[in-house]
Amino acid sequence: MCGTCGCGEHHHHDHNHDHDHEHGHEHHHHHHDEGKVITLEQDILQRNNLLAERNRGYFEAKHIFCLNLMSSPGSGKTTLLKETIRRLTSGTARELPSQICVIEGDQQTSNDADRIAALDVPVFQVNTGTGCHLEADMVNHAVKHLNPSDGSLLFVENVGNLVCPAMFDLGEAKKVVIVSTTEGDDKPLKYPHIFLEADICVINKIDLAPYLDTDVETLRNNALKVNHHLQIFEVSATKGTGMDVWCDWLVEECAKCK
Ligand SMILES: Nc1nc2c(ncn2[C@@H]2O[C@H](COP(=O)(O)OP(=O)(O)OP(=O)(O)O)[C@@H](O)[C@H]2O)c(=O)[nH]1
Ligand SMILES: [Mg+2]
Repeated sequence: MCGTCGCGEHHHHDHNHDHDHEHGHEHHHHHHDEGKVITLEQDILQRNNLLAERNRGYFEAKHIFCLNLMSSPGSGKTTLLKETIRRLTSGTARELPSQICVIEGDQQTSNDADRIAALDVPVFQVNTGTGCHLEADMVNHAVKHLNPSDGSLLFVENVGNLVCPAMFDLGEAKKVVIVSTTEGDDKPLKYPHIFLEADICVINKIDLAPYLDTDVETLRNNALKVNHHLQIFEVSATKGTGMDVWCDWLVEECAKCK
């Protein structure tokens, strides 16, 4: 999958071993022939964590509320962003952040960045090539270009991937995992790591639930089974259901950063 985090080289875990596997990569320790892989991965993750803390300090000092949006390809990250920005900037009664900026992570194309730029907000595109997730140094680089004003709301759209982004802290205030009804209600159980890392879970495409076997209540309960701290929003980004509750929450969190 990716050459940076080595996630394509994972071996299946032996469930009978009762060693600590809080971090997905630690079980490499037990494959003595993979020593080099382990060391490299730990270095990369450690270096990333250091840079992420620098980003976090910068965001705190400038009262920037930064969100990292993570999901499978096509769950609706860009659509949710577009509809959120459209709502926040179309003269509501809400007390708005000083500015809204977006960092768009994609392997290829500037499709999503173009969709966001059409809304007239500053956007910086990061093409990761073969990389399947964003890393803290990419966000650092993007932020230097964007130079968000004090008190901004900064959205980071991660590369569509339900696995690797979970391991890379970007320095964001909150991690948001988006899961749509079309993916099935078992996804939190099958990809627990990203749900464990997340603070917020947005269940998107609830307008489609009546046409699918997915049960939104089961999806919600499965997410909470993995991480009972998750704050869950149920929305339809395209039809608008639940979008006001989500936008109100965003504005409240921005105000808390000041
Ligand atoms: N019915 C329905 N369709 C939606 C909803 N949200 C997004 N979509 C559709 O889902 C498709 C994918 O949406 P995107 O916003 O491009 O998804 P993404 O997560 O940004 O995709 P990647 O950036 O490729 O990972 C588009 O055709 C959207 O119109 C929703 O709430 N309901
Ligand atoms: Mg997108």
